[in-house]
Amino acid sequence: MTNEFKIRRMSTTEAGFDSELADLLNRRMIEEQSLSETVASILADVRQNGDSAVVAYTQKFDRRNDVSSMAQLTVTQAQLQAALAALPEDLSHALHLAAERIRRYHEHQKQPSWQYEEEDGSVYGQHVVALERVGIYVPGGKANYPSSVLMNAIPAKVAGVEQVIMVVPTPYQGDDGGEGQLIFAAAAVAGVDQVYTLGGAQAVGALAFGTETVPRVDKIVGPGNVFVTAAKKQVFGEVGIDMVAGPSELTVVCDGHTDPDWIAMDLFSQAEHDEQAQSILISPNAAFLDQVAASIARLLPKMERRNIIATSLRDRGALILVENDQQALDVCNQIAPEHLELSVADPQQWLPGVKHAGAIFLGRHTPEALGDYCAGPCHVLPTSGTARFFSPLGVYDFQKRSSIIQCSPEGAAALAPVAETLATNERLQAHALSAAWRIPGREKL
Ligand code: HSO
Ligand code: ZN
Repeated sequence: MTNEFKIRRMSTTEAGFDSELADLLNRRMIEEQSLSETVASILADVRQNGDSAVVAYTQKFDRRNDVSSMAQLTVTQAQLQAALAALPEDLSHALHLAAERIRRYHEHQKQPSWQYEEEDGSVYGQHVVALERVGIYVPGGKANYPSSVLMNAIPAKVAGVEQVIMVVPTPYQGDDGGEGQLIFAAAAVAGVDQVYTLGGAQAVGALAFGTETVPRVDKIVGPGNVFVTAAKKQVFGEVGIDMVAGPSELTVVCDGHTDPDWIAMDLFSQAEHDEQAQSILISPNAAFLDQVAASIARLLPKMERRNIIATSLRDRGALILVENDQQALDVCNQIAPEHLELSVADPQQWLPGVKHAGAIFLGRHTPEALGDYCAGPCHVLPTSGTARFFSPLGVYDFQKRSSIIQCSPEGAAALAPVAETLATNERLQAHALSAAWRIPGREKL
């Protein structure tokens, strides 16, 4: 057994634990000035020059010298359907099953319109409508994530969005040219309406402002790299965005009675995404932390992505010893992880104590990987501690609400004096009169 591999060990009983934890979590979205300036100039160029700017940046950043027009970056419905038709049976089955489960889960999130009537016959309520057109950003680059196509597009379609427009940097083609096709097949399964093979800040700009080819959208969702995230922040206000994404994270809490190999592999599953990903294990059982450390050392050399995993675990990972369950929860809530696994005997009992987590995986048989692909909930989740205020991407991100107010004559007459008093105090005479004239017999000017 090679026990050379080192992962940070921490204990709440050590002096300086709090500052070490702060240091461990100190990853959070430091956006360099130069990055924002680069992104701002790309966005300005796309706003002004549309397609030609988008094509130029795609040539430059995606190394697509073969591209000279937007037509080459447009994927037709026929191409999407052909990709789906050409899929091997097992992949097609897995994609459809995952899609069906994601759809079913998200049906529960739909918010209906509602109204209630007061005794005087006035009606109040909320009118819920789907966004008309949304852009989904599907990350590309080093890997393809067909699951992310489903996770972004299906909640939008369940909400009733008419036009879902997907951008994805030129998909990684794999050895046989096949993997890129899976992205397109997933788009077909999810019912995506338009696909462009664009990435980076230029793709965000194209969606936010519209170009001759790419329609302008109302909201842009989905995670991307630092350029994409910076671009989404900069266009926010002109379009909606879902959240501000950073590297992926997992925190596991284990009582010490789960197979340590399972836990090691769960930590790997997050770490293999990229070197910046963060996997943390918390346990009150010191011997168990030793066992997991041994599992990590034994299993790591066997992993295909061992270099990425090793870097991630070394730079960002930790095994944290706590004194009791409450302390485990306190540390978790401080981390506010994107994914939280409660690998304990009675996870439902822990649930009320969890304040901040993007998705909570309960019990020893619920690894994050099942949620990443096919359990049903969306895997687009708040990262970098933003689970303190963001929620998972969901149907509600694709719906918006209008307030409904319908006063009966009696209702208006009853409310008018209140409005009149407040308006008079604000010295807004027209407001006061507009309200007051609904009172029967009130004299006009
Ligand atoms: N864990 C990732 C989602 C994903 N995993 C896609 C595999 N494919 C983000 O939370
Ligand atoms: Zn994953």
